[in-house]
Amino acid sequence: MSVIITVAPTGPIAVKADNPSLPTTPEEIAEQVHQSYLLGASVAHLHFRDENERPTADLSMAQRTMDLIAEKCPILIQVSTGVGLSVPFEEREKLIELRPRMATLNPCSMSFGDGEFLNPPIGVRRLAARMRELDVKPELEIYDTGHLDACLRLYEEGLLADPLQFSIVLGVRGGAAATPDNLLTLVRRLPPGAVWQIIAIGKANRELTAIGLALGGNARAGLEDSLYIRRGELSDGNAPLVARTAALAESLELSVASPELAESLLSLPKR
Ligand code: KMH
Ligand code: ZN
Repeated sequence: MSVIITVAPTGPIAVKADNPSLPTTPEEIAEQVHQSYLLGASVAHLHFRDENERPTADLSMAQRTMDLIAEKCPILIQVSTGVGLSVPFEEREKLIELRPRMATLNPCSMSFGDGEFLNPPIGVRRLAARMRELDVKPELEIYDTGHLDACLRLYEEGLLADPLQFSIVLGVRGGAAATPDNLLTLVRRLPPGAVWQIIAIGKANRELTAIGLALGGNARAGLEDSLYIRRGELSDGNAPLVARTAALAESLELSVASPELAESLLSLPKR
């Protein structure tokens, strides 16, 4: 069996003051994505930052980062349409026009730490429809049980194509906690044929990634989800987190998928 490892090098919240090795410029992100590819990552989940490290949906920043990555390696690009809490939905959704192979689709609004993550129903439907038109495969980010039901409604409305691809995101303050029980509850309720991975934010990252792999899920690794390699020790960039995840998979006798294999396992629309 093969497993897809996604690297998430930079998220919407942490800054270099939290971990000095966090990549924030297009060059830094491309370099760490390349290192991650060499260690087994076949998908790169991308957020972009402006010169002040703030999340941005700036199209030229995004395109430049994607181009730099493509010059270095054939990793599959997944753009975050979550972007960051301060960026309006109408700006975030424009990233899709760059036609990355994949992008995230966050189905519901929610509290997110001390902030608000706004995903209005009409905007989510518009974004899902546009992704379908452009052959950009959505990764459905579900942070709680009701988010799965919201995705199933989109599917019934014809806005999503098989196979559905989910990230089960646990540990966000405002979503379900990062516990094995919550993971199992959601995995049991996924529709037949769904592809999925666990995204465990913070302290439970390693344990829940291991459980997810053992349950047949894919895995995500990177500073977006955990700034630490172990308790009290910051990770020196993304590479150690990806290497650790590849080692976890190998210890379960799962082979790590190449981008080419990942493309077929995820049934990405052909380009
Ligand atoms: N960092 C995730 C928990 C997305 O990328 O679409 C939230 C997020 C969603 O950033
Ligand atoms: Zn993200």
